[in-house]
Amino acid sequence: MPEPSEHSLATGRRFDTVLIANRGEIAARIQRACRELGLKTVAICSEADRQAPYINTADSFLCIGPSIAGKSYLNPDAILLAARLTGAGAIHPGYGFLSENAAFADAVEKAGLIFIGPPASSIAIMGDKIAAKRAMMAAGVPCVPGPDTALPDDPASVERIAFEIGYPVIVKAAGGGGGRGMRVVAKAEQLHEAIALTREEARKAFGSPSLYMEKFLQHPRHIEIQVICDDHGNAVWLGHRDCSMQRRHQKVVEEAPALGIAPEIIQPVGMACVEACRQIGYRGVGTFEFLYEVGAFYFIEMNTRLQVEHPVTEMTSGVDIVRAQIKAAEGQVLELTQDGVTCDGHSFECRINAEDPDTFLPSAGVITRLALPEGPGIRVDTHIDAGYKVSPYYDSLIAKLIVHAPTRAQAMARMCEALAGTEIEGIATNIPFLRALFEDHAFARGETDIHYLEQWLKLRRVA
Ligand code: MV4
Repeated sequence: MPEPSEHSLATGRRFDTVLIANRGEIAARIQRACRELGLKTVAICSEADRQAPYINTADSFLCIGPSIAGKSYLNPDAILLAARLTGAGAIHPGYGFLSENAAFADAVEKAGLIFIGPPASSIAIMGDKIAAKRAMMAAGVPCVPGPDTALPDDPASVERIAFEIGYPVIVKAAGGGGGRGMRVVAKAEQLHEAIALTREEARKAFGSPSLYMEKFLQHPRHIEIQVICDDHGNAVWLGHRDCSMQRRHQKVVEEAPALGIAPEIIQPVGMACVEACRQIGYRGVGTFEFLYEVGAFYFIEMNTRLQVEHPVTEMTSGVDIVRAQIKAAEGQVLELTQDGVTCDGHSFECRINAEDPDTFLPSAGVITRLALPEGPGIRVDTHIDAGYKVSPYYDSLIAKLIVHAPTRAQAMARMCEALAGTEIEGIATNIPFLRALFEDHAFARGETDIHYLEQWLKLRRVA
């Protein structure tokens, strides 16, 4: 057991056991980081995940409920009880599930435990997309044109706001995000109906009818900036990622760095992100999501969690993001300074999903044979092994293939090689689709935006 640092003693945020309130590859990834830090781990699982390999490698485990996520991984009381029963001092929420639930973060801390994530107040601000935009504008982060206030009710005012922004505009729910609760408005005649429909959806889906309006950007790329902050006013950004390759708001391939972004363009944006973190008292890891169009960045949302695609930034920056996140939660001083952050080479991540490569329907079943690629610059983040049963209850992500090489072209070649060396039998996966994508010439040239993959799939179907 490592000696507690003076600082973690001083801040009283020390813990020696982490309950990992998640499943799958990220549960395995967090467990590894904990072990390297000399921390004990508690795995929790639903009935469907009892046989998962990471359950056995944790120091202890508890089954907290039935397969259905709402009764297990999404049940705060069951998780807090599991922490109490196992003597865990901290809870790592991973991504998805309760990771961006401010009430859960608050309940964890009120139970006298450490939430490995930002303060509940930061989660709450970023969960309200209008409050988030206001905080970002105050910190000098460039935002999409449009007010940082809720849309008023009266028709004349909203018409004036839309006119000032200029059509097309997009109406978004304050409680939405990740592609939920938004509607594009091409012209004035469609404005009031679009607002009424989006408001009703927002009321039902998010429990709040609050909406805001922005300029609709037609062909942007999705570029994000990774940050890490401590409790002492230190914050750094770790470069950028391009996550434009998505289908139905599900990312498929991510890369770092984003292609063709001049340092003098991104540098002030990164600095503004870090300043925003200081202003809101952020702690831990976070991601600023931007749309990037004709050389300019426009903030859309901040993710207050560890992200699926964090490995591409780990590969280029050399920073262990999960380790840094845990240390920040302990109240330790950031080991890193901005001058010490250097990004090298190029990294890609492919999300391997248990799904039909043509229909994208989930494919559950037992993995009868498994071969994973290895070699220099190849990393596989996964929880599966031969005999693993892919359950139909959860997200279909079964592995992440990550490569790193000196140049983007070399990294692409390495990914082709890694994909060719990945053999998964017994279930269908999207590997054939990913292999075809890595042979696409426009993708190789970096000529993509957020719509590219869906268009590519449409063309492929008729071909
Ligand atoms: C936009 C946009 C165009 N203009 N906002 C979708 C997910 C959510 N994070 C925000 N989204 C968008 N917001 C303005 N002002 C286009 C999208 C969008 C999108 C953004 C990122 C990645 C994929 C996307 C797919 C469709 C639409």
